Amino acid sequence: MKKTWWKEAVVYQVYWRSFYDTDGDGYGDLQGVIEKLDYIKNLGVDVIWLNPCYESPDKDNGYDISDYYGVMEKAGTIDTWETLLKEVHSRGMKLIMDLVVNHTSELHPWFIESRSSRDNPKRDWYIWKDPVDGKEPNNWRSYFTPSVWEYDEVTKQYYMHSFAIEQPDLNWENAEVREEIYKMMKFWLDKGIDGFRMDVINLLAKIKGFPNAENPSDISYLGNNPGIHDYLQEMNEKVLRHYDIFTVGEIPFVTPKDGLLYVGENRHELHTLFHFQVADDMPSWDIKRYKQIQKTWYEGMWGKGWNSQFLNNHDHTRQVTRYGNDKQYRVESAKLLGTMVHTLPGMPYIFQGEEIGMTGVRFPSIDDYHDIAMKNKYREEVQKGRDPQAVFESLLPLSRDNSRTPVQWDDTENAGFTSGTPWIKVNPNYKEINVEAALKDPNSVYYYYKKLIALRKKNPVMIYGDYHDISEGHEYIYAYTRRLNQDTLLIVLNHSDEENTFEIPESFKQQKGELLLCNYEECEELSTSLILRPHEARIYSFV
Ligand code: ISL
Repeated sequence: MKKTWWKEAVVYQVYWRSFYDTDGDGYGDLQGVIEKLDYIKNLGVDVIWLNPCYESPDKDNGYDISDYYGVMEKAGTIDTWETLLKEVHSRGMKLIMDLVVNHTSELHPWFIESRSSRDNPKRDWYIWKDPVDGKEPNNWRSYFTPSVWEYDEVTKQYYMHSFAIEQPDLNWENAEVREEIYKMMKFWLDKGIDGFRMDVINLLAKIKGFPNAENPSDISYLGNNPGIHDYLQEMNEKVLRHYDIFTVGEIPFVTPKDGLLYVGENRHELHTLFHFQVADDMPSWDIKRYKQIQKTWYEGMWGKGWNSQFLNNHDHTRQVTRYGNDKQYRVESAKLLGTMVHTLPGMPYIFQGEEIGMTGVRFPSIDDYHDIAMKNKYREEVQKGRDPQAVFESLLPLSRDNSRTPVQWDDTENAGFTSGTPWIKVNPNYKEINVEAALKDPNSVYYYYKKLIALRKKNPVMIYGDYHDISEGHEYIYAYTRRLNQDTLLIVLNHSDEENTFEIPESFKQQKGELLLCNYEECEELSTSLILRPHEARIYSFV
C-alpha cells in the first residue's frame, strides 16, 4: 500500500465558535485558536480541520456563506486567519479548511442577483423551477425543512435548497459556477492551506428531471447522483492535483462500493471520505451493527481507498454520551471509544473536547438551543399538532447542540471559555470536566489520547496493518487484530457496564504478547482467558 503523510495523520477538529473566545463577544474566535495551538500540538495531532469561518449571516453556523473570500467578523479578520495558518505551520501541523459549495447563503451576491429576475445572467447559477399544478415542482424533502423548494414571489418560481431555506443550492451544471468555485479553491490553496474537508460534496449533482420520490422522507435521493464523479474529476484535474494536499469528502448515504468511486486511488477524485453509516444511521451503540459496518467498509476499501474513523463531530452528539457511558464510567468509556477510533483502519478524527471526555447536554427549554436543524424540526412537528414537550424531548438526544457547547477550559465562570456571555450555554458539568483538571491528572482522558497518538506514530501497524474481527457474535466484546509484516496488535474492548470474558484464539496462545496500553490503572498481562472490567480497553502487541 502506498504510504502518504495524510494516511499517517491524526486530525483534530476545531469548531472555532465554541473553542476559545479572546474578545469577550461570547463566540470563540481565530485568535482563540492561535492561543490554544500549543494545547492542540501537545496532544500530538498533525492536522487541524477548521469549521467554516467565511463571511456568513450565520443561520447554519457558517455553513451559509455570503462571501467565500472573507472572514466572518465573529471569527476575526483575514489577518488573524493568516497568522493562524503561519502559527499552525510553524508548529509542524497542517490546516484544512471547510469547503461548502453545494449551497451558498441566500445573501450571497450571486443569489441576490440570481433571484432578482428571470433573465439575470446569474439566474442559472442556482436551481429554479416553475410551479407544477400551482405547487412545489416535486415532493423532495430537505435536510431541515419539509420541502427542498422555496417559492419566490418576485419571479414566481421555486428555488431548490437541500438544507435551510436560507441555503440555496448552486447549480453545478453551470460551467461558470464550477469555474468560479475552482478559482476560489485556488485562492485558499495558494495561501498555503493543506486541504479541504468538503461539505456534503456528493450532493452537487441532482437527479435529472427532478422526478417525485417514492418515499420522500428517505432523502438519499439528494446524493450520489449521476454526474457527481464528472464534477469531482474535473475539480481534481483543474485544482486538487496541482497541490500536495489532503481532501476528505463528507459523503452521506454512501455504501462501501460507491465510496470507492470517490476515493479509489485510481479514480483521481478525493483522498478520503466520511461515510455516515455510524453517525447518521446508528443512533445508539449497537455492537453487531458496528462490527458489520467496519467489516464491509474494510472489505470494500482496503488496499484501494482510504477511510476515516470518527464517532462524533459538530453535527453529532458527543461519543461518550451517545455510544458509551457518560455517567459512572465516563472516563473509562471515553478512553475505550478513543482506543477504538485510533486502532481501526482509517484516519482518526478528534472533535474538540472529546480529548477530555466532554459529554452531551440536556438544556431545559427549546429556547436554550440554537441548532437550526433541531429548531426547524421542532416547529414542523409542533405545527402538526404534536405535544411541544414530547417533541422537545424526542429531539434532545441527537440535537446538534450536544457537541456545540463551549470547550471547558477550567472551573471558573463559563468554563473559562469567554469573559462575556457565551453564544450557547456551557455544559453545567464544567466544574468537574475541564482541561485544567485533565492536565493535572495523569490518568485523564487527555493523557490517554496523547499516549494513543504517540503509539500510532511508533507503530505503523496501527496505520497500515490489515484488520480482522476475532469477536464476531460476541455481545459485548469487540476484539480485532491489525497485522503488518511481523507485527500484530490485538485490541480488546469491553463495551459494557459489566465484566466480560474473552477467550483469545488458539493462534495467540503460543505467542508472547506485551500489553501496550490499557485504560485502567493496573491491567492484566496476556492470558488465554481475558477478564475485562466495565469499558475496559487493552492493546497487546505481538512481535
Ligand atoms: O447533522 C446531521 C444529522 O443530524 C447530518 O446529517 C448533517 O446534516 C449532514 O451530514 C450535512 O452536514 C453538513 O452540511 C450542513 C451543515 O449544517 C452541517 O453542519 C455540515 O456538517 C449544511 O451545510
